[in-house]
Amino acid sequence: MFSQAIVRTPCKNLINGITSAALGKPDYARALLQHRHYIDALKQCGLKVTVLAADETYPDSTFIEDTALITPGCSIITNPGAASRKGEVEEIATVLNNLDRPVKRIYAPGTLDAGDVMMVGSHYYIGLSERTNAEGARQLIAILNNHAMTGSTIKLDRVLHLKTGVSYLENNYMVAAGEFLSHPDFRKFTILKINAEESYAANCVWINDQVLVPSGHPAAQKTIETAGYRVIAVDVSEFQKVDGGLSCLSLRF
Ligand code: CIR
Repeated sequence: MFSQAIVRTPCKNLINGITSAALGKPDYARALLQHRHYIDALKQCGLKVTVLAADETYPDSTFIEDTALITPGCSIITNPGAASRKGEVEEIATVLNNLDRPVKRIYAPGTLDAGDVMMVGSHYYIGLSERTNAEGARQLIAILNNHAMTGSTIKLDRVLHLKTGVSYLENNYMVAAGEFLSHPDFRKFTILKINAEESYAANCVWINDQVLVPSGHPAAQKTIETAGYRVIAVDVSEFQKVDGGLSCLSLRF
């Protein structure tokens, strides 16, 4: 169960965020509104939400998930793989230092975006991507092992981050699209298939038996509801324009 979340208000400079999508520039006013609704959804799931102020220095800073991993045993500050995002971690470090657990860190030459890290109980799957390298994963696994947790790596072929294509919904259910539909490491899970047209919905978020799903993905929503979850649809279209998904917008713990 999660009890808290940390989010960061999008900055105006979000329109200059890193992107591979051909969906146009985000509309800032709409992004702010969508972010408010996202916070409301987190609160509806029972979370206490800490909202950090926007930081214009970092266009992608609203995608706070990539900067840290908060586990029950410790918090880990990442070393984001994109040069323009590295400085985002400094303010997060201040916030994490005020939590009730020790704070660890990923150091260069290791790089790690926590969008590449998927928690399944006390095991953490780590995507090896353009942002997360083998040394970053090695450091994270060493930290996890020191706190009675484990980790393993998954090589990514096509997606930005591991959780772009796969999300764990607890109770052995895993939502998957594309390259993860038949991945040998995920064979033991009950896979909820997301079709190619709705692959953006493979990034969804389990929070205390409710699942946040990006709005406009009716087949994915139905699949997840049929598995027994209450779904909350949240419109994050302005964040999708800069490759962001639902999970990237918060740290949940
Ligand atoms: C980036 O490329 O870093 C941002 N524009 C999007 C980050 C999305 N984060 C995530 O999937 N965890």
